[in-house]
Amino acid sequence: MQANNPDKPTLAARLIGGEIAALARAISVVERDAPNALNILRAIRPHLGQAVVVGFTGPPGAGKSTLVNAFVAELRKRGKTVGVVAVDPSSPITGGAVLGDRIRMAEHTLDEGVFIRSLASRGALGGLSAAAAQVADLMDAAGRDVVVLETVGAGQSEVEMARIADVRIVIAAPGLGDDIQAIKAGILEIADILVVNKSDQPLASQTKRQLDAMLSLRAPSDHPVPVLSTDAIARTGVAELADAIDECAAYNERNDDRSALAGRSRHLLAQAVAQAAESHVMTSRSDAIEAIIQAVQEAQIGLSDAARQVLDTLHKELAD
Ligand SMILES: Nc1nc2c(ncn2[C@@H]2O[C@H](COP(=O)(O)OP(=O)(O)O)[C@@H](O)[C@H]2O)c(=O)[nH]1
Ligand SMILES: [Mg+2]
Repeated sequence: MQANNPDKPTLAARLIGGEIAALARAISVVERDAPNALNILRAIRPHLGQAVVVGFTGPPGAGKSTLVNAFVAELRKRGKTVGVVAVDPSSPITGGAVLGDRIRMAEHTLDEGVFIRSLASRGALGGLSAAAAQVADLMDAAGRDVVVLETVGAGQSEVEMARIADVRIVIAAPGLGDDIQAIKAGILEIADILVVNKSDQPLASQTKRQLDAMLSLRAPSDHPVPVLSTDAIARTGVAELADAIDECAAYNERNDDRSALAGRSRHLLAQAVAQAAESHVMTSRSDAIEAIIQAVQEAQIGLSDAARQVLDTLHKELAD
């Protein structure tokens, strides 16, 4: 497609007008990193920042998808439109987890007020979190009141979600001691709200007490992290969760520092650079790269010097 294709501004304009087919198509374009992706992303910029982006993360099986589904139903009761971005790096788009999520979300498929998109892989530079950020932006520009991001709690993904979301929900399931440890190890730092889901299960109150105890060790804050209990199947505690999210979104907006957006771009750029460098080292068979690899192997240069040399050759080879 050519840069002056008159269709492009129309697609962005239709998306901004809230047309669902245009949103779906724009997401596909951006996901594939097709030539007019940048045009669309540029055109929507003035329309960003209206939606509240809520991230749900937690270990597999904690009930994220079920809870997101219940939360979406609650939002619809409140008259809000919703976009859902389900990110699951471990499953191909037709695979188990995402398919299961589709079934769980099936009650919303006939509702134009709910737009759901699963992201499972990303060929282009920038990775899944960049794709998720862009899809969330498209939903925001399309006028969705709330954008929900579901990510599997695996390593980096919480931290990446934290950069994209306005409100961060961390979900724990009852009686998973290791998960409590994992939460302790770092997720606590990014959570705005902790949720113990499956409150119908016997160990739920114990898990809640553990989390409360853990939080009490933190420095006092004028906006402490609430620990909520939900039963995503019976949908108890979901209205309270929605209220807490509203409250937290308002608080975070009041205390918003505009550097957050720049921080997000910085992070996404760093990831894209790292990926470019990695693919260069792994796939280039140029003499320059082979020589650097050899020098490392023979301990003639250290890794940081070698990395600097790699970036030099990357620069030269990209220019060719
Ligand atoms: N008992 C009970 N089971 C739940 C609850 N929420 C989810 N589940 C079940 O837990 C399993 C995993 O849920 P899912 O939403 O796929 O978890 P995810 O992997 O975190 O997205 C499914 O069998 C759900 O039906 C809950 O509140 N109580
Ligand atoms: Mg899920």
